[in-house]
Amino acid sequence: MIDLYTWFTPNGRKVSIMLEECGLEYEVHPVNLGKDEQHAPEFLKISPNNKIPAIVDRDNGLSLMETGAILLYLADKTGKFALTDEVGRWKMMEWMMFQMASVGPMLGQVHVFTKYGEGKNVEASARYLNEAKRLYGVMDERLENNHYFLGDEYTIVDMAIFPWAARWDWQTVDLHEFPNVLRWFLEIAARPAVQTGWRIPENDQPLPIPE
Ligand SMILES: N[C@@H](CCC(=O)N[C@@H](CS)C(=O)NCC(=O)O)C(=O)O
Repeated sequence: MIDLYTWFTPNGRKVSIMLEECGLEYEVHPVNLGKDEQHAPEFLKISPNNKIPAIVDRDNGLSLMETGAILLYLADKTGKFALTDEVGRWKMMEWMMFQMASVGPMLGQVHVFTKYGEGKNVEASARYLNEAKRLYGVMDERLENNHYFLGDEYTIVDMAIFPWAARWDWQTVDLHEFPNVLRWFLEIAARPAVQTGWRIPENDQPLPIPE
């Protein structure tokens, strides 16, 4: 049994999607970011960086923050959704780092400046949106010759990137400009586990599907 501390954000959804995909039993503990619950002292004990998501594995008492570590741990624990041969494992690390270091932080800034702060800081909005579009271009190229990010297998890398790409609407990014990303996105969005994980913790945000 896994305890999942989360909220309905791109980072939170990476982990609820993985838990659903693995069919692991888990209990959801909502951490309401709108009420600053991520700063509660009890939460800080399992997530020292004050961010969601975090998990505690009741099997061994391990607590983890950071989605990269959580996804790798759950893949190790279940033997699912990871490449294990030497070359594959390192390609997996490479694209996981790409998500953690570039896709998440840059698209997150687009959410801040283009969606929530619309019109307040035009320079920052343009800077991050340009960088986001460049990253979509990198992803599009990767997916031109790879069905998923790591080839033929759907893995934690796809789960790490998907919830960020799913906010193309907030980012004002037209996925039709990135046809390989669009093809990949539509396929993953149709997975039942992804649709269930999207709604964790309970929320009324539809998963936005481009027309
Ligand atoms: N690098 C972290 C990022 C986690 C993160 O930024 N979480 C956001 C929600 S998507 C959060 O908790 N924000 C609350 C805050 O910054 O106070 C990860 O991959 O887990």
